[in-house]
Amino acid sequence: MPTLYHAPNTRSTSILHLIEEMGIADQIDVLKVNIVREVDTEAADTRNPHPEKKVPYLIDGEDHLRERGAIVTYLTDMFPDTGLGRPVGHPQRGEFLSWLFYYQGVVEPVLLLSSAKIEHPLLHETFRDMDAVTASLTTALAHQPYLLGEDYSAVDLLLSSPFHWLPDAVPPLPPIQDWIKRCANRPALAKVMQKEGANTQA
Ligand SMILES: N[C@@H](CCC(=O)N[C@@H](CS)C(=O)NCC(=O)O)C(=O)O
Repeated sequence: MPTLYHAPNTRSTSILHLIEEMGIADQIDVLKVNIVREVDTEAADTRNPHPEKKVPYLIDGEDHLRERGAIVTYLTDMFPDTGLGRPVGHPQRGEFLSWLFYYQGVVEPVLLLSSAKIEHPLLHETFRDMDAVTASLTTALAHQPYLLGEDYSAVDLLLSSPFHWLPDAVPPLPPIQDWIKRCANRPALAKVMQKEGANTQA
């Protein structure tokens, strides 16, 4: 059975949310570990096999995974009938992977750079900016409730996740605001957040 290394109210919470959405909680072991957080003095946990002691981290037999996009792909491929992913051969497989990699490679860096108010021509050339991220989301959501169409998927879960923690970063545009609300109102997320307790991220 795969094991997820998790610390409450962190980026690994989105993987717990995914597991809940997929209805596979009885098929994944979740091991809570301590991580070093900005706001406290918890020590990194020696039980955490992540090379940098971060979460999430997933182990399945001999295989090890870091990065949420990779873990989302792995789990949705492993349990294709849950409908949250787009398996190999699905007509939206490329779109699904593009959103996940765009999130990891562009959206999260842009959000953090923008929150930290860091600008540099090289950064702009590589990642563009919040306006470009906003334009991508706006185009996708112009005529449909979710990024891949009529149905909620793992890309909505991952792409909307930072906005639940960074409300000031939400672009002031109704299609994006409404999509974030739809994604925030998932019963599976409420269930996970109730278990997680506090509402702060590492
Ligand atoms: N890009 C990674 C980021 C993982 C990450 O930075 N996790 C934070 C928690 S939100 C962490 O484990 N921090 C502990 C540390 O930096 O030691 C992902 O999306 O999976």
